[in-house]
Amino acid sequence: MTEAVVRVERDQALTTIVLNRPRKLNALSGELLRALAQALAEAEADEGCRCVLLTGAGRGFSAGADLTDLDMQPAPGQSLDLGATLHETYHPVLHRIRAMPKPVVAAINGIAAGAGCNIGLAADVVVAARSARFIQAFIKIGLAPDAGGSWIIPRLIGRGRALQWMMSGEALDAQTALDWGLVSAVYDDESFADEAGALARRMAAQPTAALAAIKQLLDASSENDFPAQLDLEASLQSRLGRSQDAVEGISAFIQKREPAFQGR
Ligand code: T3D
Repeated sequence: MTEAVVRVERDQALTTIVLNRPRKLNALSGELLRALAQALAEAEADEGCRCVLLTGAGRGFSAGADLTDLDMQPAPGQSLDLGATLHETYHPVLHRIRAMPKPVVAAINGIAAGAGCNIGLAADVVVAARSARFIQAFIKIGLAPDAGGSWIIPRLIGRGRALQWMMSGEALDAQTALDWGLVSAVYDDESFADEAGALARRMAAQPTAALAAIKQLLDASSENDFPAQLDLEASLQSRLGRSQDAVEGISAFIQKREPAFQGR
């Protein structure tokens, strides 16, 4: 029996999505990308799911586009249209991650290259195993960064570092990724799965609508001017203030107990 190229595990409010082609370092075939978009859509629609954890099976997170996939090999006499492939198979995944009204945590368990790296970096919280390596591998095959990397990476680490990293094609180790602000935590390999899982479970226990609002606010802040951002804060806060979780949070504070948020 062939194994699914994307595995989905649900544990209470946490949905874990595992890229599952370990013998190919979870290279992104069309089949895998379509299954990933589907898994993200299902997690989004699942009201019981309050956090998504995205990780890779085996020793890598993802080695990027599957270079042996038919989409990457032109038929005789024809040229590649990689842009069409990006629109059809990569962008649905990236839009799902960015627009998901619940947190997406990427646990970069090993090598993350090309579009595999950039799909991971599109997540809201990105943590890495100490042995993880990050490569903007595009330049090595004559391509430029895609899968949102040219938008996300300079915002995380600044233009200068982004240019150096992308133009050199060199691997960044996890500690440098942490020092540069590409990831927000690095855990030892032995405890990585546990630490990343615990972090995602803590996220799943937070007031979900407030997390979605934080995502929306930070994304809008790079385009909005200050008055527009104040308006957006006020409008989201009006909605959150009426939520059950806000009532619970304030009651718990007054009663000097831990809040039990339900994601409503
Ligand atoms: O429209 C579009 O589709 C365009 C989109 C493009 C987006 C992109 O992502 S472009 C960048 C694509 N990725 C790469 O160029 C990286 C290629 N891989 C590597 O450079 C190396 O594999 C790594 C540096 C990532 C890891 O090296 P290492 O030594 O740890 O592992 P390995 O031995 O090279 O790889 C293990 C196996 O995975 C191996 O298979 P084999 O020989 O044992 O059967 C290798 O061929 C396979 N593999 C690794 N990366 C890919 C891959 N197979 C297909 N596609 C890959 N990208």
